[in-house]
This record gives sequence, C-alpha cells and structure tokens, in this order.
Amino acid sequence: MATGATGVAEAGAALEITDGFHLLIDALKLNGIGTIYNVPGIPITDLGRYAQAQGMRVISFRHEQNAGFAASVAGFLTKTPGICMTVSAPGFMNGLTALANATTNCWPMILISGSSEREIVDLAQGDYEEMDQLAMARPFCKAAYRLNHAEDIGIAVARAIRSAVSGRPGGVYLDIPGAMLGQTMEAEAGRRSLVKVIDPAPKMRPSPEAIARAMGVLKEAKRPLIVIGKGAAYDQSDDLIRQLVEKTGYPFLPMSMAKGVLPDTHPQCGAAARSMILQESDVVIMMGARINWLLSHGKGKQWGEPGSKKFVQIDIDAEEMDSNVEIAAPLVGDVGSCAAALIEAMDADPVAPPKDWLDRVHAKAEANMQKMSSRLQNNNHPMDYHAALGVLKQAINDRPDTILVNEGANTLDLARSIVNIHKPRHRIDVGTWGVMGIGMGAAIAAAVETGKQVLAVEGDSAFGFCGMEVETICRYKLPVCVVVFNNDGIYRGDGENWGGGDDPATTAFVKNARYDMMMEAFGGVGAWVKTPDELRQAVEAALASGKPTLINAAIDPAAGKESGNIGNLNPSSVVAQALYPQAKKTQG
Ligand code: OXT
Ligand code: ADP
Ligand code: MG
Repeated sequence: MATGATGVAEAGAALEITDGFHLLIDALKLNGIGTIYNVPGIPITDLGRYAQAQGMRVISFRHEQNAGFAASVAGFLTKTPGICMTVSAPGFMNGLTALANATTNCWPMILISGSSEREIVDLAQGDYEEMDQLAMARPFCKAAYRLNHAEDIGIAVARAIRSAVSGRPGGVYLDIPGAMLGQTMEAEAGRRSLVKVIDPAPKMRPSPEAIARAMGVLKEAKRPLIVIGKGAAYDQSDDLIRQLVEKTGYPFLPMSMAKGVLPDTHPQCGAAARSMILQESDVVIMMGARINWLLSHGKGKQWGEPGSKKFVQIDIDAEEMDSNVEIAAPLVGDVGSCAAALIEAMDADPVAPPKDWLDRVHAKAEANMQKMSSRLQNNNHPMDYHAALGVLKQAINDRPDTILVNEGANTLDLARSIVNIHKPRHRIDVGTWGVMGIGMGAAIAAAVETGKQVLAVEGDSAFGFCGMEVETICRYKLPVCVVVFNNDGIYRGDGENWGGGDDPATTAFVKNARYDMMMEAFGGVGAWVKTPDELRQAVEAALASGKPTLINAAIDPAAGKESGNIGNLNPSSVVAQALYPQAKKTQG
C-alpha cells in the first residue's frame, strides 16, 4: 500500500497521471498527518475512501460539529493540525462552530470542506448546496484558502499547516471545489508539487532584555504565583515547566486544562487555595494563560487591592500583552524557550523560595481539601455530585493514565476541583468558550490519538449535544467510558414552568431517561446506577475492560446550582424579580 508522497509515484508508475484526490491525501501524509475526522457526502465521499485506501485513519462521525471538535482536540494533543473533512454548505456550517472554537482555544485545526461549482456559486445560479464558503469561514479562523487547481494542492496544504501551528495556533479553512478533486496531472509533476513544511512552528526565544526585566520583577516578589494555562499544556515542554516551578518554589495555579502539567498532588499546587492566592499574591507569572473572563480580567475583588499586583506574562502572541491589565514584564516566546531562559537566569542569580508564603498557601489548601474530603464519602440517597465524583476521583487516582473529558455546568465545575489529574494533557473540557457538546468528539480524538483509556464525565444536557456519537465509539471499538450525570436537566432537574402550564420547565428533561440504553443500542455496555457503590463497580468494569460503556448515573435533581460556579454571569433584572417570586432562587 502506498504511503506518504510515494502514493503519487506509485500511482504514476501505473498510470503516469495523478489527480486532486490523491495529491491532497499525499500532501497530508507527507506532512505527518495520518488521521481525518470526517462526515462523508458529495463531493468528498470518495476522498474519504481513497484516504482510507492509502493508509490514513478516517474516522467517520454522525455530525460534523463532533468531527470538528475531535479534530481540534487532536490538534491540542499532538501540536499537529487536526483535520476535519465535511461536505459543502450545511456540512461546512456544521463544522464551522468547531473551527471557531479551535481558533478561540488556540488549537491547530484545518477544516477541509468540499464546495460546489465555482462559476455557478459566483453567479448565484442556485447550485446544489450553493454557498460562498470561503467568505463565510474567514471571520472564524486564522486563515482561509481556496484550492482551484490540483497543481496548487502541495503549496496550499503547506500554507494551511503553517498557518495553523505557527505563532498562536488556530483554525484554518481549506475550500476544495469538487471539480478540483477530479483534475488530473502528470504524476511526476504532481509529486514535485508537494511541499513538506520545514520547521512549521519555529521556537520563539525571548530577548535577554526581556528576561532581565522579568528577573527584576521576580526579585522583588514576596508572594509570587505561577498561573499555568492550556497554552503551556499545548507546548509540551513539561520538564522545563516542572524545573522552573520547582526552582522558584512558587505556588502554582493550574487553569482547567492545565491540570496535570504538574500533578494536582504536587506540594506547590495551590488549586485548592484559589481565592486566597489570586487575592494575596503580589507578582503573578502567567504561563500560556490569558487574563480573560476565566480570571475576572485580572481585576476586581478576586484580585485584591487595585494596583497590588505585577504581572510577568509568557505568551507566544505579543498582542496578548496588556490586553486586560498592564504587563510589567512581557516574555514573548514559546513556553519552553521562556522557561529555559528563566531557569538559566536563575542558575546565575537565584530567586529566594518564598517559604512562609508557600506554607500559608499549603495550609489553606489543606483545610479546603479536608472540608471537601468528608463530602466525597457521603452515601446520600439520591446520590449527589460529591459522592459520585468521589468515586471517579479514586478511579483516576488508580489509573492516572486515563484521559478525563468533562463538560456540563455543575458536572464540570465540581469535577474540576474534585478529580485530581496526574499527567499533562489528561484533562480536556469546554475550554475558553464554555461550549457544550465537545464531549464525544474530544473523547474519540483522545482515544484515537493516544490509544489511552478515556473517561468522559458529562452533564445530561452536555451529553445531549453530541450523544449520537456513541455509535461512532462503538463502531471504532474505542476505549471510552461515558458517565452521564443524569439530574434530569440543565443545572437542576426540579425546575417548574413559571407560567403554571403543562409544558415542562425550560431547563427540565424527561425524568429517569435511559441514556445507558443508547450505548446498548449500538452494542456497547450500558449501566444504570443509583449509588456510589454501583457507580464504582460499573466504572471499574469499564476501565478494566476498555469496552465502550455508558454509565447513566442518577444524580439528585435538586443538587445542582444555576450555571454551576458562574451563576454571577447571568443577567439579573428587578422587573423579573418583581414578576416572578421564583426568580430569587435563580438570579440570586
Ligand atoms: O479558594 P476558594 O474558596 O474560592 O475555592 C475554590 C478552590 O480553592 C476550591 N478547590 C478545592 N477545594 C478542595 N479540594 C480541591 N482539590 C480543590 N480544588 C479547588 O474549590 C473552589 C472552586 O475552585 P475552582 O473551580 O478552581 O474555581 P472557580 O471559582 O470555579 O473558578 C472560576 C472559573 C471561572 C475559572 C471556573 O468556574 C471555570 O473554569 N468555569 C468554567 C465554567 C464554564 O465554562 N461552564 C460551562 C458553561 S455554563 C452554561 O453556559 C451552560 N449551557 C449553555 C450552553 C453552552 N454553554 N454551550 C452551548 C453550545 N449551548 C448552551 C448549558 C446548556 S451549561 C449547560 C448545560 C448544563 O447542564 P448539564 O446537565 O450538562 O450539567 P449539570 O449542571 O450538571 O446539570
Ligand atoms: P487557559 O484557558 O488555560 O487560561 P488560554 O487559552 O486562555 O489558557 O491561553 C492560552 C495562551 O497560550 C494563548 O494566549 C496563546 O497565545 C498561548 N500559547 C499557545 N501556545 C503557546 C506556546 N507554545 N507558547 C507560549 N504561549 C502559547
Ligand atoms: Mg444536568
């Protein structure tokens, strides 16, 4: 079977010509891309078949959004653009949310969509699935290109890869009019037209002046803190990050998807003292983390007295500096290069580990963890989030190689603080947008890209956005265990219709829904559990067997909070409070 660019050569030997289909496949393979996340249809059905025939892994999904989320997560995990392939207009649009989400999260992904007859689209003459996709895609990605000629495939794929991974990574759109795929050219010329991208994401080293400036700020620090973000997780310089953190002796706070870059059990981890360290720190090193809504924009009472902080920010994107607050020492570069330069500077001129401060952070974190641990042991009936998550925490402790995927509101926020992550890039969640529906795509990509066991902990609403992909999980026999936290609704399952009518509350679902039977319908294992013991047994069986499994975990419908930890972001209104007595409960 042909591999890499030799596909063209071998096809050429037999036929002396090649075509757009094969040039595209060979261009991807030549650049080390071996997997396509796909939904077939006109005009790309055969492209998927040929890719599979040429030795690529083609994972066909039930909906393009999930294929797109998978591609973006593949990009996050591998630093190589994940490829999502869709049909024209509606399929393309289904993939667009994922493309925008990849760009927002700074993950490399390429959305390749077939498109209709150019001349007809441009004259708006009503072609099959007519749409000016290139124009539509532009606002949602870093770069968008259209391929009109087969001879341009090599260079277009090279540009797309470089755009996706260089500098701040993001989404790229590649428009492939169906007619282009069938274009033929002489095989040897085709082979020569392919481009292997050299050094697609060059290291960016900070200047010595910038390092000296940062060292000056760190030397003055009394209560320093390192915030580690998913840009640091993405960078994969895990050893350098650990060396830097341990050399400084500073406490660190992992953002959600940076949990595990250093284990949550590391003695310098301050996650369980979050409020205290944000408020009381005086110098904060931001490492691949933006100062956005997830950190209250670096302002307000969460951050203590105005003007009480100095920021050192490590980021690959210079424009990120001063986006929300003043950055005293910008370090523009990749995390690995910046960490290495700081380590070198500290070898020459060490910073003093802030022992008293670290002891205080430790004491606060210990106290919070103690408070939490008693709640995790409870045997309440119906089961609550804490009891269920206590079981899952233990499951991950026992099998730290398992990748945790997590979405929902309460399901997300509580799992984040309860379930420790022990290894880098072993937690994938809703990311910067807080988007529901990433779960099954992320779980599939994690299993496909790493071969590891995946545990997807899903709110019942979150799962509903992508649940049909359990068929994909079964079809490809992936080691994915989905646990649906079934509280009969969005945030809570005990909502009422405020108008008193027969329709259910806007946030309520069918009670006691049998999500487990969805998995059974496709040949996987289903379990309906109501107690922590039953959950423990079902999870252990799933993780030990690696079989596609869905555990439908009944959670107290009254246990959740409106919007989990971010209820404060809901707009409130005095009019609503006057009109509806119930509004007090949800609007605070
Ligand atoms: O220090 P303090 O005292 O403050 O305490 C903190 C930590 O120190 C402590 N902690 C610990 N204690 C003990 N031990 C340990 N180990 C420990 N670790 C930490 O715990 C507290 C809290 O810590 P945390 O979590 O780190 O900090 P905090 O304050 O929460 O951090 C703030 C944030 C903002 C960084 C954090 O909350 C965060 O990352 N939040 C992300 C929130 C998010 O993105 N949510 C998802 C979106 S919500 C909403 O939009 C939803 N929708 C609408 C919708 C969406 N999103 N998308 C689409 C496409 N359509 C619609 C929907 C439909 S959610 C949703 C469905 C919800 O229903 P489900 O059924 O799916 O889920 P359920 O709610 O379960 O029913
Ligand atoms: P989190 O949500 O975990 O706080 P964000 O997604 O907000 O993280 O921030 C990630 C940041 O990391 C972005 O500003 C992005 O430019 C940056 N980044 C991405 N890759 C790298 C890298 N290799 N080196 C340094 N910074 C990076
Ligand atoms: Mg729910």
